[in-house]
Amino acid sequence: MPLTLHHLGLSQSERIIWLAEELGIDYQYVFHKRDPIFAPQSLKDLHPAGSAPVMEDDPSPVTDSKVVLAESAAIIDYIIAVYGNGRLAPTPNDGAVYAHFLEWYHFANGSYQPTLVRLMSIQGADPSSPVVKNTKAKLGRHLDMIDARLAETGAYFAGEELTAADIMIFTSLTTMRGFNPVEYDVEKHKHILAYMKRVSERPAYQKAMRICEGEDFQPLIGPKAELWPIMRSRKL
Ligand SMILES: N[C@@H](CCC(=O)N[C@@H](CS)C(=O)NCC(=O)O)C(=O)O
Repeated sequence: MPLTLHHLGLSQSERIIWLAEELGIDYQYVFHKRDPIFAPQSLKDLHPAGSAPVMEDDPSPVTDSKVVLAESAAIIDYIIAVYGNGRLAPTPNDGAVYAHFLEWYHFANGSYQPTLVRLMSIQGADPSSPVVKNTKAKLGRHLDMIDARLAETGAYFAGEELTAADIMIFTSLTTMRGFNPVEYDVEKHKHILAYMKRVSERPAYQKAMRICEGEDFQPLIGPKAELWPIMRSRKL
């Protein structure tokens, strides 16, 4: 099997393992342990980005040579196109589902992840500062729009079926909370909470998380989240 997927513990690279499991494709799996919070040298040796995920395809059927990719969305697009027969990525033939898919697929890392990173960087900052106020307001708006979309579909982000948009966003709604606890209000965000339960029951998701984080792993799908042990009593 030419495809090797590199996962960094408790990170966005769980998306790629989950994608491979949903598609039922073969791959070799490599785990990298955080050192102690950030990426270890083993990941930096693979790609100049020095972050996870990283995918190696050797030989790639596209280039007949080795392809090494970083960036979740680039890897997802590549795997779906090259090994997934386009599954989980709606096209213009899917009508409105396509438009919704595009927006939410890009929202995950284009808007929501940056908001989470901003939130992390304002920890301990003056609550009256305009940046702190703006960041908190932005998070509130994002959660409201996510909840409204999930209320609309009652299922997944693009529509009735799981797509790669869900695979991109779900990590940001779950695992990333262990770095920067984001609470979901049981009333205001009830559709987010129902969605978390729905997705976490998918066999491919459960298998992926067992591979990535071990048998006893509990995803952060409830209203409150705690910091991951590696983050406790550490100053960033
Ligand atoms: N936009 C990139 C983000 C990659 C990224 O920052 N990954 C984090 C894990 S969530 C990482 O490797 N952090 C360790 C480090 O930067 O040292 C993607 O989606 O692949």
